[in-house]
Amino acid sequence: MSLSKHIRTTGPLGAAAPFLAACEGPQSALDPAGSAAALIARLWWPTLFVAILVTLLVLALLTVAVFRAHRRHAALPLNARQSRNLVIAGGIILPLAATIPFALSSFSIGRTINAPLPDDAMTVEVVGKQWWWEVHYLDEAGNRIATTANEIHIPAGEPVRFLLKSDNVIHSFWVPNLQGKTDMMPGRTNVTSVTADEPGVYRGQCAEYCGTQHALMAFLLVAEEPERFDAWLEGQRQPATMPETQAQARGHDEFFEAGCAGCHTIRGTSASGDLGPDLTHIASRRTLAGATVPNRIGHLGGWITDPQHVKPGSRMPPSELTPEELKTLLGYLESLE
Ligand code: HEC
Ligand SMILES: [Cu+2]
Repeated sequence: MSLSKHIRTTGPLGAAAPFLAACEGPQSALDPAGSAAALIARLWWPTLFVAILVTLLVLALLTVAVFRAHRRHAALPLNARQSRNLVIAGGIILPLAATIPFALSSFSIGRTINAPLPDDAMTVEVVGKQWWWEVHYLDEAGNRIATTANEIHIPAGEPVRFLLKSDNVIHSFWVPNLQGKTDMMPGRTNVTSVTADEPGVYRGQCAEYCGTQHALMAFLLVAEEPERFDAWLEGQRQPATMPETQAQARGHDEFFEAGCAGCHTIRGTSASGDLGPDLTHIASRRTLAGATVPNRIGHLGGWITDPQHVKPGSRMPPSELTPEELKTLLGYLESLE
């Protein structure tokens, strides 16, 4: 749903449309692309509207009070009973009338968007890391069938269950266009669900401060036609393609010689480190390092040579590779579709 459509239905805000156009985009709670986010946005607009009215009312009363104070001998305009009624109406009834409807509708929307999904809904497990996202696809029995990082694909139009975890500090899983935030707590599994109405690429962002690179802990959520999604998942389930050329074979060996295998897994090879993202299908991803840079060969080379420059404090050390070694390593990684 586009935001301009939403503004037009919210009458009084129509004039602000050009300014509010900035609220559209792949990471905006005001540009909902799924039913949960749409309900949240529908509550957000009237909340903003009432908050503006209350602010204007308070400012108006304040102005009146300031000017009255100058008229020293002005008689009190109200008698005792009228002023008591004013306090009851303005101090109790009005605030309650302004807030109770929001409390009730927030409660009811919360119940709707957090309603449990049917047992056979697809389940994705996401583990918050410092500062990236480990993503596991589960089968009906709850076994992990595919692992990736920083890019979550879902079939458009279908509700997907997310099991959210952390094995370090608290993170928060948030795809503003699709759903509200859900915390990822060490030792707990929090559950949320996401439905994307249409195919599209949305940006998710960690929404709970989790250390130096919290701001660069993002991911892409790719909603696609169910057939395309099935093909993607089938691809991700497969082990890595074996090196086909001699150069790729040298790159594969370089991966081990340079120590990458101690931290990264490439399924189908003996690399089974688990400190960093699974790289089995790294070439199929759109971005690197928590959606920090696009996954192009230049960025990949820059990242491998000096991750601390791209994302200072990240848990990957720089590597001392000769240009030739880097080139063969990149050639191999680029083959891991
Ligand atoms: C000490 C552990 C460690 C070593 C050794 C290591 N990495 Fe990493 N790597 C990580 C971590 C942790 C991340 C995630 C960083 C982040 O996004 O904050 C990462 C991220 C990456 C990514 C981005 C993955 C993605 O999905 O965004 C690539 C590619 C990568 N490493 C390749 C390599 C290569 C090639 C080597 C060997 C030269 C290597 N790494 C050595 C820990 C390591
Ligand atoms: Cu975080």
